[in-house]
Amino acid sequence: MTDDGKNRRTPRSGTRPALGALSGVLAGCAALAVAELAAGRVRPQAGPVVAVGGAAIDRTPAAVKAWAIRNFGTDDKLVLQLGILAVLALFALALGALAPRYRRSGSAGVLLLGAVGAAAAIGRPDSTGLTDALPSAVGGVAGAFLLYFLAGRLALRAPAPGGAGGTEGAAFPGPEWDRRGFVLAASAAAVASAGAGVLGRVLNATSGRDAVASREDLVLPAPDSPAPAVPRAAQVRIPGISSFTTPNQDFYRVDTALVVPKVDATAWRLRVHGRGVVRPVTLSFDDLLRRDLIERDITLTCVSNEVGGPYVGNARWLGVRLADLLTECGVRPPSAGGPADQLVARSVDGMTLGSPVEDVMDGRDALLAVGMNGEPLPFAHGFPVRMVVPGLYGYVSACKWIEDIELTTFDAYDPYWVKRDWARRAPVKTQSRIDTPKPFARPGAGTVMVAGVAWAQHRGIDKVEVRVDDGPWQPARLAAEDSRDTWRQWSFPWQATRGGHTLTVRATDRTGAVQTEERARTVPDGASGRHSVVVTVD
Ligand SMILES: Nc1nc2c(c(=O)[nH]1)N[C@H]1C(S)=C(S)[C@@H](COP(=O)(O)O)O[C@H]1N2
Ligand SMILES: [Mo]
Repeated sequence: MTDDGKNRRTPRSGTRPALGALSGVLAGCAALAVAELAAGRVRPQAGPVVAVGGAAIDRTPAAVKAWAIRNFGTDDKLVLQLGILAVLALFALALGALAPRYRRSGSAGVLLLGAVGAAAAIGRPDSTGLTDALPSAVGGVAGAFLLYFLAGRLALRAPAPGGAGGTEGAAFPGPEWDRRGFVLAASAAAVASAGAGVLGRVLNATSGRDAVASREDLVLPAPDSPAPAVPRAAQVRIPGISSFTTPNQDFYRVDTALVVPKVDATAWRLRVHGRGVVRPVTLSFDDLLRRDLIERDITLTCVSNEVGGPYVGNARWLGVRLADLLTECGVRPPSAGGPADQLVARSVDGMTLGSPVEDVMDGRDALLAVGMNGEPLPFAHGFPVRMVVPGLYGYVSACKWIEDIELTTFDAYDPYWVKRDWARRAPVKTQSRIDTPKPFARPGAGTVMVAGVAWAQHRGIDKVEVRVDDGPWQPARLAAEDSRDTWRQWSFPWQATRGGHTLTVRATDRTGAVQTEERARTVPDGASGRHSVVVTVD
């Protein structure tokens, strides 16, 4: 056959766009790997996925956030990061498929993605400046170069005169691409990206070394005012009930941090300033430890906790009484004529939380906590210092990685969550939860222990009742009270009869208020309603 149109070794149609798409993905991986490596040098938080993820979290409406927490729980951050990677992969595929024909545009697209990451990084509230743009910028440049180069290998070139063009040009004259060059470059890029990615991870892991050392070296002082021992009768032994004290590793975690801040306690400072602060101060961690320390059991609850949900835990906190520190600074509560009614706590990652000054100074044990269940705060729970205020949801009080306290007014400033549809003031609602039996359990007929916890921090729990189906409310046994700032275990020996049953619980707090049956979503100031569990008795 002499029809040269058929004999030419031109790449089959479809091959070049496919290899182009592969180039795009390789360029994307290289860009991420280089950015990750650079973030290891700059700051883990400045990496593109973390920066874009953080920006996305800040822009998520309260309802979507509530949905994400409902569906993914504490995995919501992982899901978000995977989502970002998926979107990036789609862009990379598209830009790559374009690149063999539009080489410059493809590369410019990669540069643009880098610019988006860079902009997100410098726009973060905890950004340390322009250097935060570096990881995404160098990543984008590296990816753009790689795509430009690979697309060049895919470009069709006419064979050299005499048929001695490319590698196989001699035998099959015609336009062709640099196959060997492409394979070599693509493999080299894949290996280099993998190497850079791994190295970046390692660097990121070591970036908090000083912080880790400062935590390991820390010996917590003994409290000047220890918490009384937990009454033995506060902890009942029923399989499936929440333990009275929640171990640190089981304690729920809710925050916006994609990378847990690792703060070096020796370099940490806390500034107290603002309206009505007669004597502003800046304290070091040692300054704080030298003060009188108190130890208290306090139950913490998240406003995002659905009725029956898991975002509640009880710990023994060690810390400084916030009211004493404020008083020393000359702060007076509004009831004593002070000009500030809101205390805004700010964390190293730019989070802001606002508490009523009146609550913090009304005699309750509002703490600047340094210890949790006998050890320094875990990093995930706010090392070196966090706030804990009995009776207030976490988002209006429990600032982790705190570094600044500003006295202001509710009129003058809306903190992070308030800007996002949540209420300015949010005392914890009286709630109770059935821990056992689990929903859809199949216990045998006879005595079944129904048990759980109830909380109404700073008011205290006075009564818990259980209802079977539409029967009467029957009193549950209450475990001993530790303090009115902690939850209380309860149990109810139920004479279970065969068939399907609905168990419902309700608590009454010490003000006499019965837990409402009116259902409310978590937004804007916490879920209400009663927890029910459906079981089938065999
Ligand atoms: N810096 C910072 N502090 C924060 C948050 C946050 O996102 N960032 N979340 C708050 C919320 S909503 C709750 S419920 C508590 C949860 O504390 P934990 O993770 O130790 O359980 O921390 C609070 N403190
Ligand atoms: Mo929360």
